[in-house]
Order: sequence, then C-alpha cells, then structure tokens
Amino acid sequence: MKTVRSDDHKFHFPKGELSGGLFVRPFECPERWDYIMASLTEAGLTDFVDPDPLDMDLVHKIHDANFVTFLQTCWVEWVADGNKGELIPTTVPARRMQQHRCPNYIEGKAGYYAMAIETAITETTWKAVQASAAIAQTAQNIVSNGERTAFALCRPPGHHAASDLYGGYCFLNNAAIAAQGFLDSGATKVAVLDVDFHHGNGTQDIFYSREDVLFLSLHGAPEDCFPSFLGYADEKGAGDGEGFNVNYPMPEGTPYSVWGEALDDALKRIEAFGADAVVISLGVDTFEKDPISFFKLTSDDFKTYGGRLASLNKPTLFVMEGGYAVEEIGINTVNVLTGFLGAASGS
Ligand code: Q9C
Ligand code: ZN
Repeated sequence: MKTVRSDDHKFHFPKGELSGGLFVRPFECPERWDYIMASLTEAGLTDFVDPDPLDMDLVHKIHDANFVTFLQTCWVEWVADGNKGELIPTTVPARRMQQHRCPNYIEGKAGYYAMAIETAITETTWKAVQASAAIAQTAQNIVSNGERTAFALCRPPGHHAASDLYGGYCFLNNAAIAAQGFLDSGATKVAVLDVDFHHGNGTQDIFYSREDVLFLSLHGAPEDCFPSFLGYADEKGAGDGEGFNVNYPMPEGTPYSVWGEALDDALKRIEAFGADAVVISLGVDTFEKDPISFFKLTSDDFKTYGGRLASLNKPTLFVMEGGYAVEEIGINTVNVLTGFLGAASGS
C-alpha cells in the first residue's frame, strides 16, 4: 500500500489554539505526522510517494473561488493591517446578521469564512494546506489507476472545511476533493465514510444536495461536542441528494460494541448504494485516551474495524483527519491500515 506524504505539512504550525479560555499549544500539531510516519515504518509500510502538484481546477470544483483567494492572501492582508499575532477572527455572522456580504477588512473576512475560531492561520499555512490537498488528490489518482487502496497522510486535516468555511483545524476539504477526483476519473458513485470522532460537517455540506456522493458519518452527538451545529440523525440530504446523507451521532462513553454496529449499518448502505470507490475520512480521535473526544475505542478496535472496511471489496482511499492522543496516533492509524490489508489479502 502506498502512502502519499510531504514534509510541507510542517509549514502549518500555529503557536496557539483558543481552548478553555487560553491560547494553548495546538492539539493538531506536527508531531502527529512524525508518530504516524514512525509507525508506518515500523509496520513495514514504507512505500512512500511524493504528491503531484495540486490541481487547482479540482479544488475549485469543491471550494468557492473567493474563499480560496482568501486562504491565499489573508496573511499578507492581516500583516498589512498592522496585526502582530496569528490570524484569528473575533466576530462571526451569527443569527440574524448578514450571511452573504463579506466584509472588506481582513479580520471581518476571516470571521465571514470561519466555522470555528480556535484555528489560527500563520504566514506559511497556505503552503501546508496546498500540500495536504495535493496528497489527497495524488493518492486518489493511485487508486483510480487500479490500486486496491492508498493512504493519504494529510495534514492539516479537511473534513470540517465546507465550500467557503474553514475551522476545526481544517482549510481545504481533502476527502471531498478526493471524492470529486474519483468521479472525474470515471467513477459514477462515490461513498465518503467519515470515522473521525467529530462530525464531518464540511463534507456533508459540500455533497448535501448530490446523489453521486453518499456521505456517512459516525461521531459524537452534536448536542454534546464539536462541531455543535450539524450532524444530527435527521439530516438526510436535500433535493437530488435526499437519502444520500447518513449521520450516526453517539453519546459520551460509546464503546466499540456500539460504534461497530453503526459501522456495519454504514457498510450495508454503501453496498446498497453501489459505490465504485470509497473514501474513508480517517480520524483516530475515537480512541479512549483522546484528550478532546469521548468515545472508548481501544487500539485493537482500530485493527478490527480496518478489517471490516476491507469486507466492502471496493477501491478504498484512506484520508487522514483527526487524532490527538499523539503518542498512540501512529499505532492506531496503522492498525486500521494493517487490519484492512490483512483482511483484503485474505479475501
Ligand atoms: N475543547 C478534527 O478532528 N475544538 N478537528 C474542540 C475542545 C475543535 C477537531 C474543542 C476540534 C476540531 C479534524
Ligand atoms: Zn476529529
């Protein structure tokens, strides 16, 4: 199995994240990548591939052009306005405020495009964001060209980013870009299965009215955790997309015995949908020791469900999302991949 990865992830490392009323060292940190690389190497998964240059036309099929321009130019505008720290907005378009008029000044623009304000932008963030999306796109091409599976070691993650929203550590939606890439490469139907602890609000929103992409998400119930305002079970898609969005919100303390049943239901739906390719938004923040999440999966459970994913027998792309128990992020991620590979070779 090939892993697409790039050192350029290191260009996104803000000093701070707004959390608990403090500006703390971000949970989404570069060491996450180091631990995953170390565990891949230890497991013998050393077929590492560099990303191809980013296809911006593909990015623009998923993201709003003005939003992309904002990500490209925001730092220069922020500094030109005399700001000294990292870019974090303070005001957002809440209830009964204008949702469709983007301000002209940079802090207003950032608030307009934010879905959460914990995530700081730095001088070099855009460089890392481009590399992350390029990784997803390159790994998708590897699978479209006939490989059974590939691992896109994306950092920063992507599933909270909508067409014109960033936040929750995400800027461009790597999984959505990959799903669109599969369609552009000849697939008729693609399923995106999001197993990150948090609801994939961005991916849901991007495909909400479409019938060619089935989106399914297993996550902490929105009334109890981030992203708080999307991910309820009654969100089933709209218009042509009605019936093509499936949410499995679950409560605090959910163990694998319950989580795995939701997964089995999701796999049945992917099968019934007749997906030509599957994108797994792979967050391992479902782990029992994750510092910002509340599910109770063990390291062994990741191996078990990796095997379950292989039973679909479909071309499968893994796209890295969250996971903040840094010392165990590598083993948990690799357990999903080796669980998958073990079951895939046995079938
Ligand atoms: N007190 C991903 O896993 N803040 N993003 C949570 C904790 C944001 C998670 C608040 C969490 C974003 C890709
Ligand atoms: Zn997450």
